[in-house]
Amino acid sequence: MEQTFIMIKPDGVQRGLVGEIISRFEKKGFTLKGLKLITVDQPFAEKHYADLSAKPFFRGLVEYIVSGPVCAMVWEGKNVVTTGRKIIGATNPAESAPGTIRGDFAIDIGRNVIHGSDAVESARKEIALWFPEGIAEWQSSLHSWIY
Ligand code: FUP
Repeated sequence: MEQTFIMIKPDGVQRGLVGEIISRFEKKGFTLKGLKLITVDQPFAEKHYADLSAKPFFRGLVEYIVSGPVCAMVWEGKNVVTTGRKIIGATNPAESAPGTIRGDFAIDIGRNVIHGSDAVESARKEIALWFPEGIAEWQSSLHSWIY
């Protein structure tokens, strides 16, 4: 089953948006497979954003990501990479539609609350980077103790 890496950035954590964001993915029907609050250092953030290292905003982006804890998650489900990006909205909050996470909760491109993998292959790499310990397997089932 397809998986994606979703990260609530330091502004999203500090503004108390973790519950709201998790709720949107859960209500859509995706399954939460991994979750941790983690503060990363500069080399780690640079590795995560290695593809953007030549961009003029790279330094500021890395500074922002290391500035506080982020909520790193793995979500699973059919087409979760593409659909997850739709739930998140366009990179620039000025262009993200109302109803998307960035459209509803962000103003600046440099503080856009959340990251989501842009392809299945990058999701695989990002999950390996952020969850080197692996993801615990679990199956949803109708146990008698769920009411
Ligand atoms: P996204 O895949 O939507 O996260 O977008 P990118 O990978 O292109 O960019 C990663 C992050 O860089 C964005 F979330 C915000 C930041 N960024 C800027 O700060 N300025 C820009 O002009 C473009 C991106």
